[in-house]
Amino acid sequence: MKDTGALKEIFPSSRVKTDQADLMHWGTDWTRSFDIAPQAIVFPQCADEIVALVKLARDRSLGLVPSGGRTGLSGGAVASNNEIVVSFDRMNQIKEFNSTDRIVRCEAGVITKNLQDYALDKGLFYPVDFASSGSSQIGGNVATNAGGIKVIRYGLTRDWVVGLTVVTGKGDIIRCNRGLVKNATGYDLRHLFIGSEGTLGFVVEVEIRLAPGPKPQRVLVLGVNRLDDILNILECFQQRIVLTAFEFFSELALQKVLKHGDGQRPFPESCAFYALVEFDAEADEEAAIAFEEALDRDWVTTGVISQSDAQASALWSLRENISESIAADTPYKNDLSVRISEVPGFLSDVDHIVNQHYPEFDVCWYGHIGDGNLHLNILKPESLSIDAFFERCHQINPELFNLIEQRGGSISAEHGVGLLKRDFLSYSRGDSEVGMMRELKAVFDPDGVMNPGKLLSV
Ligand code: 2HG
Ligand code: ZN
Repeated sequence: MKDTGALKEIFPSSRVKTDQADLMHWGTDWTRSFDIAPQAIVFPQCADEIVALVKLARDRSLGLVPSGGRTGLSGGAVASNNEIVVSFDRMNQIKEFNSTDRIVRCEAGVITKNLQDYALDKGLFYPVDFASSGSSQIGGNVATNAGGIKVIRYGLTRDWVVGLTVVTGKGDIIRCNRGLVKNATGYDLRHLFIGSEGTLGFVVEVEIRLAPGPKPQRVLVLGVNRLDDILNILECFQQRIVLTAFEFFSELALQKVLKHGDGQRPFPESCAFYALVEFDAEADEEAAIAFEEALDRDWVTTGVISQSDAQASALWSLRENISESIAADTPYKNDLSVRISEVPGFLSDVDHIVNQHYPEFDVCWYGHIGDGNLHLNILKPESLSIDAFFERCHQINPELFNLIEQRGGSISAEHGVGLLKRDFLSYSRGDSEVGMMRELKAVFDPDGVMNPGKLLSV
């Protein structure tokens, strides 16, 4: 499309942007290694405008890239190939709340944190949470089935979506499940769209179930010398109490956070690793027994427990600020998962590979170890160019991903496949499975206009 005339027949000029600065801003996510080259950004305000846009895209073979808060780390919202970026910034209304059903209906562009705050105002709780919740949008959370820091207790976005309104890549509007608890009427298409990374259609509205209000929480940070012991600690606590979160990070990750901001060490001693445990404050006594046992068994060297909400958030910031603190080191990101029982063996195998092949690289480990999700960030030495560094990291991928395949794990636990992991999909999904994914895409998006090249190669 040479001009934006056809777009302006659907959208007023104020909602079509083509300035270079705007293209660069809305045409990318938090990844920094892909070209950014959309042709226009549009800002729909209703599903009918999106239907008209899909029809235009099918007529003229245009690529459409759904765009939320653009906090993704796999390039799922990057427009590198003359696509039209479809921003949900103007579809950000909470439309309805039903207190009997405890269901909130909101447009896809609602910021996750606004939904969380809205739920608290109603005395309820939206438990899906992660560091970027102040910018990410609920539509993007659905498209990637976002996980985060409380999955061990509350599950993933999928577990809270009770209804979805979608504009498919064919231009149909479909309403899936409509907030029902029970609905045994065949294929549940809702679950196909959750985690589809915008490759089947646009999520335009979401119905979310809310949980009862959270009880006061306690945060405990523990010093740990041996990685293997973290899983012993997990089991020791889980035998006694229900955990809201169980995270870990390495000393290097902590150092990066302290250097980047104004946080403080949890305790004077430095340890090789730290575990962050969160639980209902009413379980204090049982947690203290678990802590004593972990100390006696030498799994834990020391620990600190929050005495106030402010202290709890200060301890959480040591974990949540890691990603932002290492951004300046141009990390090569891996977001991996294996079953929890496989974690210790997997960690030591990966450590071995990295140390053997890349002894000169700093490796920053952290993640949601309580649900088997590990973030492996390899940091770029100053002396290497970005290209040379990424090329060396790519060399490690086959060995690393083979290991994941052998252990039945996933090459992308929660960040999605996007562009970053697309060419490695076969390490986690079999040939016939990928073939069926392609067939499904063709059903919902026969002309391939939806987020082309993401998740599946074109
Ligand atoms: C986190 O858990 C996010 O902090 C980001 O998923 C992880 O930056 C990363 O690798
Ligand atoms: Zn994470």
